[in-house]
Amino acid sequence: MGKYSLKYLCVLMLLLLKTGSSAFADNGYKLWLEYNKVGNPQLAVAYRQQLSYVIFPAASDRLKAAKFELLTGLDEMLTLKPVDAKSITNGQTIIIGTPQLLKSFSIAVPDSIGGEGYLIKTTLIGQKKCILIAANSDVGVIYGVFNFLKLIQINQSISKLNISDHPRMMYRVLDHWDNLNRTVERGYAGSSIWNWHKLPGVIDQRYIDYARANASVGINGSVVNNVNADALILSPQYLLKVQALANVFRTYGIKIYLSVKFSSPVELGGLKTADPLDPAVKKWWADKADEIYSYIPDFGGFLVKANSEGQPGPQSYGRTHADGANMLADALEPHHGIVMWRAFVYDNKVPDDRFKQAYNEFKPLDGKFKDNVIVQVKNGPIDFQPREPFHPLFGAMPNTPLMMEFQLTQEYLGFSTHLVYEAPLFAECLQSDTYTHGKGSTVARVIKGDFNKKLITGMAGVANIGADLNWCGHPFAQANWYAFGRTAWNSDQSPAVIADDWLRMTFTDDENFVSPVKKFMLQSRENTVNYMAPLGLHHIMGVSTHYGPGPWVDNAGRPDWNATYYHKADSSGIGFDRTGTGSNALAQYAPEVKARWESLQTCPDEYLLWFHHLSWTYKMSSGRSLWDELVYHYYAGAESVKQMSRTWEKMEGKIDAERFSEVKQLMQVQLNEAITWRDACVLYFQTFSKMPIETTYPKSQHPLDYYRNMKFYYVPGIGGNNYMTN
Ligand code: BDP
Repeated sequence: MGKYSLKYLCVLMLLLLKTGSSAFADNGYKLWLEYNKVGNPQLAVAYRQQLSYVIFPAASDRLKAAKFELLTGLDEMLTLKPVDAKSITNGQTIIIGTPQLLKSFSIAVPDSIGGEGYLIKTTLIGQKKCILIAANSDVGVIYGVFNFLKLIQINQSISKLNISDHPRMMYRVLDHWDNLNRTVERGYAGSSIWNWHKLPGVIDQRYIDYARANASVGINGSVVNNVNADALILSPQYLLKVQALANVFRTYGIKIYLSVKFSSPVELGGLKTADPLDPAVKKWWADKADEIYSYIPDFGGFLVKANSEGQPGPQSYGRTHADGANMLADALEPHHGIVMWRAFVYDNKVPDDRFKQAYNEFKPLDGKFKDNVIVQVKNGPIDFQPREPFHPLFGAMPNTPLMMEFQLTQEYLGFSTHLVYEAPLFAECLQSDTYTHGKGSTVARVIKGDFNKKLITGMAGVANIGADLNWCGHPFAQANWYAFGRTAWNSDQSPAVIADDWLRMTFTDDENFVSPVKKFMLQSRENTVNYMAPLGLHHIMGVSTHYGPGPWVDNAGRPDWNATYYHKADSSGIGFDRTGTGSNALAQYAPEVKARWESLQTCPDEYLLWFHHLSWTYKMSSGRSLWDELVYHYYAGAESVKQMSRTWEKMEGKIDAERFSEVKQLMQVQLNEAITWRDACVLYFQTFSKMPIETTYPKSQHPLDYYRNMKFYYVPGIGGNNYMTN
C-alpha cells in the first residue's frame, strides 16, 4: 500500500469513528441479501448456540451453493463458523438435506410439498433436539436455506420452528426486455446486465449474484432477451452465450428461456415463409429446438410476442394465435419445454376499443392450445397503467392456462426516480373477483389453476434490473423485484409483510425505521396514481418515451397511442364510456363485475373514468364535483410525496449514509416531477372544464404551454440513438 493510500485509510477511519456506523457506504449491490450483523446481543448468543454444528452433506452443485450461502450468511450475521459434524449435539446442530442424503437420520419429507417445497423444523432425531431443513430435491434445499437465513435476517426466534412451504405456481419467471446491443427496452437502471460480447468466455459475478437473489425469493425462470426479439438469439453463436448463462442459473434452480421472433425461419433459416402450418417451417423449429437442447438440456422454452406492435406472427399467414403457439409447442414438447404466448395484441386498423381487442382475439381460442402452452396476459387490458381493472381474459378462458404478466420496471410509474412499491398493485389485481366460477373466483385462483387442475400455472414480471450498481436504479425499486418473487411463490402473502421483511433484510431491523418507511411504501403506489392518473384516467403520459405528462397528445403515429383517445375530455366532461352506451367493453366481464362497474352507484372512484364519461359537475360520493375531486387528487398526490420525503429525512443516521442520501435526492426529483404532472394535467383539463381551482391550492408556477413544450432528450428505455422527446 503506497503512502497516500495509507493516509487516506487513516482519514477514513477517523471519519468513521467520528460519525458512527451510518457513515459506512453501502451502494445497495447486495440487495436484500445484506446479511447485516445481528444487533441484539442476547439474540446473537442464542442463534450461535443453536447453530454450533452443521450436518450438511453437499453432493451436488446446488447443494454446494446452498451450503456456501448458509455459511456465508451465518458468518456475516453472527461471525459464526459452525463445525461440520456427523452426529447431532443436543440443541446445537442444524441438519440440512434431502431424505436420500440424510439416510442415516431417517427423515420424512411429505410429498405434498412437491419438488420445490421445504421444511424448516425444530425436531427430535434419536432423542436429540436439532433444527432440520429438508426437502425432496436439491432446489427445495436451496429455498429452505434462503428462508432459514431470512429468519435470522429479520431477527426471528429459531427455537421452535415448524415451517412447511411450497410454491403455489409452477413458472415464476422474470422477463428481461434486454436487447443484444445491451440497451434495455423500458429499462431505467442502466444497460443490460448480460454482456453478450464477453459471453461465453467471461462469467460476470453479477450473473451469479442475480441467480442467488432470484433463488432467495423462489424465482425459477429467466427470459433473458426482449419480447421484441432479434432472430440472432437463435444462431449457434448466441446459443453458446445463452448456454453459459444457463450453466450459472442451473445451480440456483433457474431455467433459461428465450424470446423468439416468429419470422426466425425466414430471417435466420432462409426459408420463404414462417407459416406455422408449413411442413418446412415446422421442421425448422423442431430442429432448432433439438439444437437448443443439445446446448441446454433443461432449457425452459419460448416467450413469443406475435402480431403485436409490428411483430410478425401467424396472422401474417392467415393462421390463428393457437396455430402459431401449438406449432412451437410441438417442437418443444419432446424436451418438456413450454411456450409462453403473449396476449398483448391490439391493432389500430381494428375499429374497436383497444380495451376489447385481446379478449376478442383470444376468447374464441379457449381450449385450443396444447398443454405446454401458457397464454401470458398483462394484469390490465391496456398496458401496465398506474391503475387498471383486471384483464377480462382472466375470467374468460377456463380451459387455457393463463400466466400473469406484471411490469416491475416502472414504465408508467415514474421510471427509476419515483418510489413506488408495487406489491399493492399486484394484490389489487390478484384479489379481484372474476366471478367466473361463482363468488370468490379471484384472479389469483384462476391463474393458480384452482378451477382446472390440469393446467400449467405461472407468473411473469418484466424485470427492472440493469447494470446500475444497485441493480434497479432506485434503492426502493429492488423491493418490486423482491415482492414479485414472493407474490409468485404465494400470492396470499400481504404487501405489508413482504415490505416488512424486505426493509429488515435490506436496511435495518430498527423498528423506528421499518415502521414509518413501511407505511409510506404501502401508500406509495396510490400517491403516484393520484398525481399521475387519478379516478381511472389512463394512458395520458408522454408519447413514445412514456415519460412525464402528455394528456394533450393527439398526433401520435396511430389513434390508439393518443392520450385523447383514452380520456376523451371535452366541454361536456371526461372519461371513456365503456358501458352499453359506449364501447361496451364491460360486457367482457362476468355479469356481477359488469353490473358493479356499470352502475354509477357501485363503480368505485378508482375505476370511474375507465368506464364512464361524466360531466365536470357530476357529484361524487365525497360531495365534490368531478372537477374538484380530480383537482383534489392531483394535489393530494403531490403533497403525499412531500410528506414521504419529510418522513425520510427523519431516517438520517438509522441506515448507511450512501443510500440515505441517494433516496433523499431521488425524492426531491420525484416531488418536482409530481408537481409537474399535477400542474400540467390540472391546467390541461381546466381548458375543458373551465372551472376554477380552489384558491387554497398553490398555483402552478408555469402556464400550460410551458409543460406542453417541455423537451426531454435521450430519455432512458427507448434504446439506440433514439433521442425522442415528448
Ligand atoms: C409496452 C411498451 C413496449 C413493449 C410492449 C410489450 O411500451 O415497449 O414492447 O409494451 O409489452 O408497454 O410488448
